[in-house]
Amino acid sequence: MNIRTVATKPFDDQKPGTSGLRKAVPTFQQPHYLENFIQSIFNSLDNYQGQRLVLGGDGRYYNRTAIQTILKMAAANGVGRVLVGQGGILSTPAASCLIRKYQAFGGIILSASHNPGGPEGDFGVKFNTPNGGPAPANVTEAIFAKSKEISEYKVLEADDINLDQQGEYKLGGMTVEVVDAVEAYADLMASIFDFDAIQKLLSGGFRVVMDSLHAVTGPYAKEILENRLQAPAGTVRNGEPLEDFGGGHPDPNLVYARELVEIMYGDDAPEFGAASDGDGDRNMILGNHFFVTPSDSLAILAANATLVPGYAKGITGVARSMPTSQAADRVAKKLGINCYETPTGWKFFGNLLDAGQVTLCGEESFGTGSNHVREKDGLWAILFWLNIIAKRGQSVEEIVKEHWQTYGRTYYSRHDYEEVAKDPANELMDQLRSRLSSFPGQQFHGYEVDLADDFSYKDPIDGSVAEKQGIRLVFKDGSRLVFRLSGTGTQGATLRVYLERYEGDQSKQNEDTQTALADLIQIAHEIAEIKKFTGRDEPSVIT
Ligand code: G16
Repeated sequence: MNIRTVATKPFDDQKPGTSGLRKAVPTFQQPHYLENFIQSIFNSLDNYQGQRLVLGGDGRYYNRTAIQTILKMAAANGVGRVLVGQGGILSTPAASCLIRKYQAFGGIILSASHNPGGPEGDFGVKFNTPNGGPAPANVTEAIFAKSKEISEYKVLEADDINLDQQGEYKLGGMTVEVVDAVEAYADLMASIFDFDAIQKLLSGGFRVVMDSLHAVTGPYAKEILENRLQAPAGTVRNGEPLEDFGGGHPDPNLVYARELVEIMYGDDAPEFGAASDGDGDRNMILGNHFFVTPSDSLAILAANATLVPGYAKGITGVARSMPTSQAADRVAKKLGINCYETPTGWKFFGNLLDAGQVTLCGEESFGTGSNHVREKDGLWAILFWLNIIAKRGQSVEEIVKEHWQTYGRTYYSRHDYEEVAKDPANELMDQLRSRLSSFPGQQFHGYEVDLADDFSYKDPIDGSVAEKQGIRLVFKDGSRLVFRLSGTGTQGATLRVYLERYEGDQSKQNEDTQTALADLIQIAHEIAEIKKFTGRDEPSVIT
């Protein structure tokens, strides 16, 4: 066995963001860049030697190259066995599923999620812990600390292994098991949902379109929807994972999933449309000429959970990220279950799920999930909706509108100012921060500020504290404005402005969202001086 120790120097930019280390592909292609980060992961861990690791990615450009490198480094660092998805493919939820199923010490997931791919696109590396979830801050901080002091890494000198053929391979003293990327995950879905009821729905003329956006969910959606649930061939569109996602932006929202939106808002639209993102953890749900906001989706799944066999006994609680609307809180209140508000980032849900405090979690950023894995899960959310529809016999629109009648409607929108200059974006946040104490009591267009703070969170399970998680202004009527800088972008800064207003009056629940939020949008511009700091009049993406 020939293990090479390679001398290296630290890079100063390997601090993981909201979800792992995300950078442009050329950054990862610099000599030693990927290797430094991977070695830093191993250097930050104890007692993994001889144990199992899960490895896979969303199939984007550089996935295969990185997998071969990581396998050889894992072998050189004493890992016992690596389970790698066939073709190097594993969706993020499927990786989480395998980590849990095979009690791995962790997983390395290669993805930049919804960011575009290709030679000039983005790449990313994420480490997940034995519970199957994204590494919490103490783990990512330890990795970052190691990355700042690294002086060498270890790699086995060996040939590449054949990622396309399932089976076992030897790399030095380590075993590589190339596994079916889909099967365990599809089995898990079948164990949660009422596949018979969904199959009956699909065979009864209920038309579904699933757009995989040429990203990782293609093979998963085909196996589950077209094979196991027998939806007609062609139900899954753009189902072939491509290294550059066909040149698209694999983000399931109204802007980037345009083809699907055109179908669902066109003549003779199908009854149900859905999309998922690059690595399969996000979801968008559409009905015939109807869009479900992710915040509403979480609330509706919670309210209807007992219709799903996997949650038939009820759910213990829900958690949502702070900028996500409070729609789910109202359901939790009515059900008398736990309700938590966490910072943005799926990693903050892990402890609550592990402790059994919550069953469902969700974020405004098109992510919903449950305790079945420790990641958000796009196809799971889609199947959840189909299960509810099959049981209730109503359309997407009817289900949402009935929900609003029962709980009130939360008008909600997120405005993104993407790729703006970093320094002025930080100044915008700083100036808001410096004025926080002056806001309460002030009136803006008839809205009186009740509370203004920079959100901080104390994890109720391990007591860890996360500060500066977004500036929020809560108004007397419960409306909210939240300002954050994204932690997942790779170019400049992205300002996110989150807007929310509650409407309990049924006669006022059918307004256009942007119209209903017009005053709050204006207030956001005035308070944060968005034009002055970003140079922009308008957001680049509205969801
Ligand atoms: C990641 C995180 C999510 C977060 C989203 C947006 O999603 O896992 O928790 O809500 O980024 O984060 P930000 O607002 O900081 O850009 P994904 O799908 O990109 O892994």
